[in-house]
Amino acid sequence: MESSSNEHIDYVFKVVLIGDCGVGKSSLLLRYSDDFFQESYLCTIGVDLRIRTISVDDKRVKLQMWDTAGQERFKTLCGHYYRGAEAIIIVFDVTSENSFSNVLRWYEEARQLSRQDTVLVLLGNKSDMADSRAVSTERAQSLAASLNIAYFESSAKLCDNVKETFTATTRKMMEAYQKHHRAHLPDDLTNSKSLHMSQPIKSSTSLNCFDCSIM
Ligand SMILES: Nc1nc2c(ncn2[C@@H]2O[C@H](COP(=O)(O)OP(=O)(O)OP(=O)(O)O)[C@@H](O)[C@H]2O)c(=O)[nH]1
Ligand SMILES: [Mg+2]
Repeated sequence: MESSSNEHIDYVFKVVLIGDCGVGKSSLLLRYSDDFFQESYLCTIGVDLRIRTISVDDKRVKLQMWDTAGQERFKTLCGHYYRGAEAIIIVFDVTSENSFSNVLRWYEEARQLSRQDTVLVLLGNKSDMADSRAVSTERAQSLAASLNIAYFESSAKLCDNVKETFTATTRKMMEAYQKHHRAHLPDDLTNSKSLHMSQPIKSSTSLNCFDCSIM
């Protein structure tokens, strides 16, 4: 799925994953980028970056996926990444009432620090742990509906609905991009098919970006 450096890319989108410690943000990205799952918990220090190029409909999309640390001490650092994001995925753990109660706080912070056209999405992870589920699908759907954002459920462990969540989020980013840029183009350019956002980036690997300042 990775792209060569001179491949045609239609969109480059930044996606930021946020949410409490241990909800599975890194696991979701590890599953999505490397199709791997790790049982042991290694908390993220600062911010990590993973990159994957995908095809959605007839477009090639390069996703820069920023994995933020849930720990409070990294809040300020991670907040800096929200502004450059085309999408922010708020992750909670369906077996943790506490992580669900904190969704509203994450949402408000994301809204405050992101752009108006940033797509926000709610994702309940660890859906494989049916016996210890604390938050029903209906409750989560209802919260998402009240915030006017989409809701998805996934299991990074079983690789359930992970790809679908990123594909659906990518479609939403494409829609938001077209809507936003149409609104800012003169009438005679609104039918333009040229939708390149920025130069394709060359790196196609995971790296620790604790000290990066790309925003
Ligand atoms: N059963 C199950 N366990 C999961 C799933 N996703 C993650 N985990 C486990 O949950 C723990 C925490 O996962 P991480 O991905 O490190 O969580 P995180 O959100 O990145 O945590 P921070 O980096 O501290 O913010 C690990 O032990 C994972 O193996 C899942 O879908 N199902
Ligand atoms: Mg992590």
